[in-house]
Parts: sequence; C-alpha cells; structure tokens
Amino acid sequence: MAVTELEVYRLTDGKVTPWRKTPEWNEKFLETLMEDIVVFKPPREMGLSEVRVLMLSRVGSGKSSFSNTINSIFKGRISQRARSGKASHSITTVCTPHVTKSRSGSALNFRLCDTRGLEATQGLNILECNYLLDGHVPDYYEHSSLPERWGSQMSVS
Ligand SMILES: Nc1nc2c(ncn2[C@@H]2O[C@H](COP(=O)(O)OP(=O)(O)O)[C@@H](O)[C@H]2O)c(=O)[nH]1
Ligand SMILES: [Mg+2]
Repeated sequence: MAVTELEVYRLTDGKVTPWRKTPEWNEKFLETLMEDIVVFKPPREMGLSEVRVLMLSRVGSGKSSFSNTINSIFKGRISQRARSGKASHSITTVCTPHVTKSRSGSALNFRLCDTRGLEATQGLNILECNYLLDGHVPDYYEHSSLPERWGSQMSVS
C-alpha cells in the first residue's frame, strides 16, 4: 500500500471527531497566517534573498490557480495573474517565477515557480524535469512542446 496522505480520526460515541484541535477560521487567524508568511526569510546561512517553490505536477492539477490564490489573498481581491483553466494541453507554457507582494507593496521572500506540467504526449520531458529540479532552467524559459520521446535527442549547451 502506498500511502500519500493520512488523516487520523477518533470515534467517540459514534461521532467522528478530528484528532486535533485546529484554530477557528476567522479574519484574525487569516491575518496571523499572512503575517507568518510576510516575515518569512530564508535562513541567513543559506545566503539567499528568497526561496523558490517549484510547482511541478500534471497539467490541470491547479498550479497556476494556486499561484493566483496566494496572489489574491495578499491583494485582497480576486486576481487572475497567471492564465489558468481547462484546455486540451497546458495553458502555461513558460516557466514563470511569480512574485507575491505584501499589502504594503514589498516583494515577499519566495517565488512560486509555475511550470508547464506533465502530460502523456506533450508537456515537460524528463530532461527538462531534471534541469528544473536542479534549478538550472532560466526564468521565463519556454518549455518545449515536443513529444516526450524526442527528449533524449535534445542537445544541451
Ligand atoms: N475544483 C477545483 N478546481 C480547481 C482547483 N484548482 C484549479 N482548478 C481548476 O482546474 C483547472 C486547471 O487549473 P490550472 O491552474 O490551469 O492547472 P495547471 O495546469 O496545474 O496550472 C481550471 O479549470 C481550474 O479552475 C481546485 O482547487 N478545485
Ligand atoms: Mg498552469
């Protein structure tokens, strides 16, 4: 059995109760969570001004939407910065490091790196995936839409 996610519940008198207490979701808690993100800085010894969060999954799983959600939270209104939606192939074609700004307008110390995503016939090929994981793909790189079988023939400079 390959477990990818697990939630534990305790049964009491036939009622299902969550195994831990979670804070009540309200405006104040939202502000607290946002503040945690605003003050985030990579550890000094890493010598980095920001961290990069690579979003890599199958096409249509919600990478671009997630980036829009985070952006909307800090903008305080619905924002559709990254193109998202349903199509026969990925709408995202370019490797985009999305900057999130705090309400005061300063850039937060992380980038949400959106990618084309994986699909059966088009999308990222294995070579591109490896370069992405190693951080060796330039910002705004346009992913190849060649079928995966051509990946091994790509020349790399
Ligand atoms: N129900 C549901 N649909 C979602 C969610 N996130 C994204 N979608 C929808 O899934 C489709 C693909 O989303 P998109 O962000 O373009 O996926 P990407 O290819 O991974 O970037 C769009 O029609 C979104 O509206 C979600 O959390 N729930
Ligand atoms: Mg996308």
